[in-house]
Amino acid sequence: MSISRTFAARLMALLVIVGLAGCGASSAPTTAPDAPATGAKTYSDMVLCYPQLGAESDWRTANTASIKETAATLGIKQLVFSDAQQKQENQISAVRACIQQGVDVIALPPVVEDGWDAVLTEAKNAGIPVIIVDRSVSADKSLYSTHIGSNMVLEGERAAAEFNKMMPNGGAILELSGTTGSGAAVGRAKGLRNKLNSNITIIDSQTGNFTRAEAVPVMQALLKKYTPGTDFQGIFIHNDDMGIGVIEVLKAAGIKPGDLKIVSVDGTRGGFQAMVDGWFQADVECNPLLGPQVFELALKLMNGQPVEPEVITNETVYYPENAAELLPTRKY
Ligand code: GYE
Repeated sequence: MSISRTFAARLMALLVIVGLAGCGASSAPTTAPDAPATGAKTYSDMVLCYPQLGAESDWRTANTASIKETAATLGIKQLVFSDAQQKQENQISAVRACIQQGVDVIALPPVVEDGWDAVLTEAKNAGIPVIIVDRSVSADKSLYSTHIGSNMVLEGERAAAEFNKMMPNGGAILELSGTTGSGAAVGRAKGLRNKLNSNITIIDSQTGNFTRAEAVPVMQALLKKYTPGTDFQGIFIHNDDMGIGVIEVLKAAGIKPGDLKIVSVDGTRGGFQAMVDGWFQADVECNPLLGPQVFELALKLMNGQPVEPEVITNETVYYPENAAELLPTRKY
């Protein structure tokens, strides 16, 4: 009795979430443009679970929108969406609820790399394929079907190349990193260190957890500890939201755009504006618009078709020179 009541309550909660997401449409097209042979599953059969990790940044907001919009456009049967508020335990509970519901595919953007083995094993035992989206996991590759996302190490390497260009005679930089233990922060930190010239020193590295709000006090504390221009000449910031927080602090301290060399990551509208205003000297692209590829992979997995084990997003670096021109075309 109590078990079935718990299950019913969970199911209701999931239905409410989907209702809010506005993606439970049943009147949508029943076949995809590239509909497979008779008997094969189509998008109208698909129940996809997306336990989003949070809403910490503009990148994340755009990623959520991409998933919801693609689900609606393709007319999938149900999108089971939730927001874990940057807490791994919430994500794990959401995955477990999806396994219990018997979804077709789980697409998981993991908040941190470690600690997924148990729940991924549960999904595997239940026969539910898992697509790891965006950040990576440290779990064995046999526990999930594929990973789609950016090469975070390459992003850090690209940032290093910018500092090498801007500081040919060397110097010192600070690093404001993303969520501790997240694939994005680990990769970017590693990439920076891989390629930074030996005459450029990282004198301090602190986390701002990928949010503007948390970056502000961290930068304030760093400014108390180090004198800009003398102790350090540049800052590597792991995302644009934190970068915007940093700019607030620098402005309040009387620092002018261009006094420090700043490189950020994502390429959001906020990041482009920071380039237009002269604060960022480069913004390393990280593309959140993964919806179409995620659903395409999910459909293949539902039909037992093979997929690439790793799908890497194609990205670039943006510069102030054409930031004003590109800003109106930015989708996030
Ligand atoms: O760069 C940041 C977000 O995992 C790539 O997470 C993503 C990162 C992105 O909070 O803005």
